[in-house]
Amino acid sequence: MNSTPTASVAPAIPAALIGRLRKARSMAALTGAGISAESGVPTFRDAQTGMWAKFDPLELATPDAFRRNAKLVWDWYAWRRELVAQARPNAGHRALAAIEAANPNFLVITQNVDGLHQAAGSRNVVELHGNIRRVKCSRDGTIVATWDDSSPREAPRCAQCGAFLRPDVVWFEETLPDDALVRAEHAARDCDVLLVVGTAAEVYPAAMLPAYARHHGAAIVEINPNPTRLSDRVDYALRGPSGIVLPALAAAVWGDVPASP
Ligand code: BJW
Repeated sequence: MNSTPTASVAPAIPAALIGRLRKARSMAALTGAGISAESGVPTFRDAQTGMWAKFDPLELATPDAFRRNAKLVWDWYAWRRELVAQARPNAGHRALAAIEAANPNFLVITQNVDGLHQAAGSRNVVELHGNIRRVKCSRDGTIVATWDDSSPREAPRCAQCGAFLRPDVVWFEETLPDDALVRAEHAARDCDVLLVVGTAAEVYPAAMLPAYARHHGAAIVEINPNPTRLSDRVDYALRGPSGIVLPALAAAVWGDVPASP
């Protein structure tokens, strides 16, 4: 494995990686919460502050938590929906959009629910864990556009059937959307290079994708300031924040990549 030390300046991009990316027929990026950290969206497993210190986010992201206390879960997601509504894509999101503009055969597979890849201009995006901006009926999954959030005691209810509303995200023990998973697995098996950006790679089935890609001969490139459980099995580890490393990588490989919107 080639690795560079943790630094706030962009690490050097190995020449062999530049060559591999220039030759790549098909590429994909698996992204996680770390890519949005520089947009002010907290990650899941890094040190937490405020509300994140009070509640374990991983214990709120379950159907059981919702059954126990729908109002607590709803309020937590409402707070996060507001946070995401204020967030703007950062240089890391924009670099991935620019890579897609230079190479249309590039798919972003994201575990994030914040929609920031699309806001940065990426078109080929698969959302594995849903999108926090959408709200659905907890009984039949119908997406709703409006809801009455005025009760201090309970989560809003579906106007059609009276069940509680919930965010359209994937909680632990829930299955991922079929079409998203199929597309992601196909891209992982088909790509020549997989960028793994800002994810601890601890949540399955997303965490399997680098193994599929490697098994089919792809080079795995981890972009993360910290080592993860994947780090021993990557070809290149570029240590640093994705908002610094990804633009440096894009510039080293493609030079002046077209600016995203
Ligand atoms: C930076 C940075 C910077 C910081 N730049 N980087 C096989 C084996 C074992 C277990 C399972 C298995 N298959 C299924 C399971 C069970 C379970 C699971 O994986 N559990 C694990 C904990 C072991 N999986 C599931 O339940 C999944 N469903 C499923 O498999 O269905 C089949 C099934 C049915 C019934 C029973 C069992 C199975 C569903 C998983 C859904 C995950 N949902 C969440 C919440 C989404 C909604 C929400 O946003 O609230 O998704 S949990 C949470 O984790 C969220 C994330 O997308 C996901 C991944 O987190 P991520 O992105 O990696 O974030 P962090 O915080 O962990 O890491 C951030 C990284 O960024 C760090 O590395 C930092 O260093 C880095 N970083 N700053 C770059 N500036």
